[in-house]
Amino acid sequence: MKYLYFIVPLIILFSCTKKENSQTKTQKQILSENTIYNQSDYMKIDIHYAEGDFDGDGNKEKLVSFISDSTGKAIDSIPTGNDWGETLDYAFGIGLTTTIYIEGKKTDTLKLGTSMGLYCLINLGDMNNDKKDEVILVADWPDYSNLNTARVYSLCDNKWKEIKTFGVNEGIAFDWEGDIRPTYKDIPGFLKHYKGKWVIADYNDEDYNGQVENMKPLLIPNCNFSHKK
Ligand SMILES: [Ca+2]
Ligand SMILES: [Ca+2]
Repeated sequence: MKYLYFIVPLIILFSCTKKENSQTKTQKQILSENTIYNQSDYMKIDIHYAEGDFDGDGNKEKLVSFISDSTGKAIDSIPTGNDWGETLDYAFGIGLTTTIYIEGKKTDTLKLGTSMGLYCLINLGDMNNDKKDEVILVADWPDYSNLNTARVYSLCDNKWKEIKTFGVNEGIAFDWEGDIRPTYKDIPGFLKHYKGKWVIADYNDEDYNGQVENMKPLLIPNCNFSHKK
């Protein structure tokens, strides 16, 4: 046993040294490693799915979120520092991004930029009668704010287009208990399926009230919609 105690640290030391030497580090990588020096835990980043006919060909397909670093490598968890700032530095340091694609089809990829995955990805169904389903998502941005935006996307001329947004508060909507993030089928306090239709409450409205009875019907414009300037 004495030998084992001696050999194991040697192996660890050797393998670490080898790894360190085998790669040239960029400034960002060094920053990331320093940032997580006092790492306390890991945060799991879940993949989200939504099934529906998003391209309008009459067949259902599967929308999938993909979380990767700047090299394109899939990331399913990140170390969390002792404070939130360390975690954010790490996310920016490795260039953590989220993209959404249709599985098995060469359609447009929706790129969300620097983000830590999603809070939710929900098929709304065909809300604007163009035979294509719309999808709504809330991204998990690496920031200090609870304020966020729910975004509705549709495949318009084979390109993902944002056609509706409304404000949400993460502290109200995604306030779960325990380590496992629930799979949301609606956005609590902001989007509900109520009496057979989707209704919403916009957190940006002065008279915001999360009660489902006071929510308004979710109206989705068609693909020709252009953002007001
Ligand atoms: Ca389809
Ligand atoms: Ca539609």
